[in-house]
Amino acid sequence: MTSEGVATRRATLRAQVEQVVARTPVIDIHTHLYEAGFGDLLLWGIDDLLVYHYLVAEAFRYLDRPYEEFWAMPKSAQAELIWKELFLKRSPVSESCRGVLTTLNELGLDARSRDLPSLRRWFAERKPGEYVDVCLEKAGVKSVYMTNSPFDDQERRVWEKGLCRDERFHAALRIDPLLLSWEKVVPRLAGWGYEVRGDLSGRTVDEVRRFLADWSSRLKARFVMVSLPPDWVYPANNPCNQLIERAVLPHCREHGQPFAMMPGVIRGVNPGLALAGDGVGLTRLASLGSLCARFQENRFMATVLARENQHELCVLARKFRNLHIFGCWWFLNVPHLVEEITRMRVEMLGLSVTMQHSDARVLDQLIYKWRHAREVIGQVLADKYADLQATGWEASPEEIERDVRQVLGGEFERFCGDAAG
Ligand code: HDL
Ligand code: ZN
Repeated sequence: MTSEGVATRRATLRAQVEQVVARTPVIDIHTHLYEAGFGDLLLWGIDDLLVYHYLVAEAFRYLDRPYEEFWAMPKSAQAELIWKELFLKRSPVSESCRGVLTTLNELGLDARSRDLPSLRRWFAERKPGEYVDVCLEKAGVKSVYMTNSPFDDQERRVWEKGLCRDERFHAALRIDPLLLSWEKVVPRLAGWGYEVRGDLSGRTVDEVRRFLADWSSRLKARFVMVSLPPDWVYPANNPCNQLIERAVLPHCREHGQPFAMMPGVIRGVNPGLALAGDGVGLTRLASLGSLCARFQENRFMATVLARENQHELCVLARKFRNLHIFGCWWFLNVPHLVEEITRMRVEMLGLSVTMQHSDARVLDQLIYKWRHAREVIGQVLADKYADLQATGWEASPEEIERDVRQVLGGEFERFCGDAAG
């Protein structure tokens, strides 16, 4: 075949792969979204998009005012300030700024007028229920995993009252306070009727398991999850590890739930920034490996926050089939790092990963987070199938579609035992 012929075949294949990635519905396995039944816990619309904590942190690079002054402002004033600092006074070139514009563009809104009031008028006409349909459809998201915490008073009240579930939204039981603030959680659990003691004596372990079972059942939680500081070490004798070994992992085995661990976050490095004030640190990943090795009957999911941990995480996943790695989390969710990490994972792990999660906090973000992710994942996979083609191996369109479904949620479902292997 002539070199032109080869180039044409390669270009055709690339376009085909990128189209499959662009249109394959995804399972978004980690978000902070809520189904509409949670009322104003579901954030959406231009003001929530603008006051997203990623943009707050970026805007404060230009603001001299006290943090408290900003937090005392109404949301609309905060949004106007961020719009002015990041979109009007300077070009919105950061990933989070570009995301807002991608979403507006996909919704058919023309931001070139830079007219925030007219944008607000459009959003004011949306109805939350229908708008959920619009955002899921435009983002190509077929199901969303929420982050659900019994320790969040506002959220807990909704669960205790009961709600009619939206089958597109699934629950993940988030237990950070249980593992990381045990002393503070003991009185709360006791107040909810669980017979627990700070020293883990008596019926404490059984009662923590009953708490996990009660909430797993109430939420129909598919997995249990926790974020961990970079200095989390296992093995080590502390309440966190004792609760993991004696309560959480036995619970997960009994209920067929993976345990999702998200190490590397340093909470509150700048408390003045509130939710925007968390940082990142290098995790000693051997701790995760020790857990996977010791508890081979448990299934672990992991995403790790430091870029420098990503290669070791891939090696761990090669060693432990009970470890499923997912997503380019938080500070890693920028195009050049998504590309670097996705390429590394395909080259080291093939298709046995979940390539991305959105971590969306605002419903409309699904549109840009998945559009941007698909662009990068499509380019990486196009390269990989072209490399295959160069060996003489030709993946059929059906095989490419099968593979893309796998890395956009299918492998997660197989790992959870929800789909045929
Ligand atoms: O702990 C987490 O799940 C993180 O994703 C935090 O919620 C963080 O604030 C975030 O939204 N990252 O995208
Ligand atoms: Zn998150």
